[in-house]
Amino acid sequence: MAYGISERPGGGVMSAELAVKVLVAGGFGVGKTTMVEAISEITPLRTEEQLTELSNSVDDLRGIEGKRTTTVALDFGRITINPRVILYLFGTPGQDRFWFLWPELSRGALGAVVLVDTRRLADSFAAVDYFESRRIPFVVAVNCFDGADRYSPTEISAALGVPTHVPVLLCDARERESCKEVLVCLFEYITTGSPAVRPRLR
Ligand SMILES: Nc1nc2c(ncn2[C@@H]2O[C@H](COP(=O)(O)OP(=O)(O)OP(=O)(O)O)[C@@H](O)[C@H]2O)c(=O)[nH]1
Ligand SMILES: [Mg+2]
Repeated sequence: MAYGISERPGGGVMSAELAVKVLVAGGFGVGKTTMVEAISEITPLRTEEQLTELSNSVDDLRGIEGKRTTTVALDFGRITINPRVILYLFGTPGQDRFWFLWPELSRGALGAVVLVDTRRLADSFAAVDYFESRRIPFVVAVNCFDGADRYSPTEISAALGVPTHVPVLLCDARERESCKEVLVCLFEYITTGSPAVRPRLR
């Protein structure tokens, strides 16, 4: 069985027997690049550009004042699950003006992580809508920024308007183990319809 980007027209696969594509999506500055970097076994491909004074009126930097760059195309990372299974991670750009890239980025994706920042929950609505409308399974991962108010997964689920079966987890996008938990949850959700890691508060 082969999924996603490993498929070739002739039915063969490029290297691993199973190459799985997963997206890390969400609003501007929620920590997508940070998550791909934290969990990738290779130095990820990043397409960062400097935020300029001109973008200050467009990009909301409240809570992430230290942010200097933004993704303008994609982040790309890889995790070898075992010699036969390779996971490819694609981080999406967060700014609305790069929406035109999403159909290409999401092609062949098995699932997605929608990262959210509770201080700017609405910024991740579009990603939720996108995956729901294309029937791409996703989990919601709340990136717990220092100083951000904490809410229960149930509250976040209700605020985002996602069905109750969609797992909502709290995470720290800077920590590999935490990101791993999110991905395990996504795969359990995809394969069984229920999360291995129950939504919980840290
Ligand atoms: N305190 C804290 N800071 C974080 C965390 N995750 C990311 N950051 C910081 O928040 C900022 C945004 O992180 P990025 O990973 O660039 O966010 P992004 O979602 O890729 O941003 P765009 O590509 O511009 O949409 C950076 O300055 C990170 O260092 C976190 O879990 N906690
Ligand atoms: Mg980014």
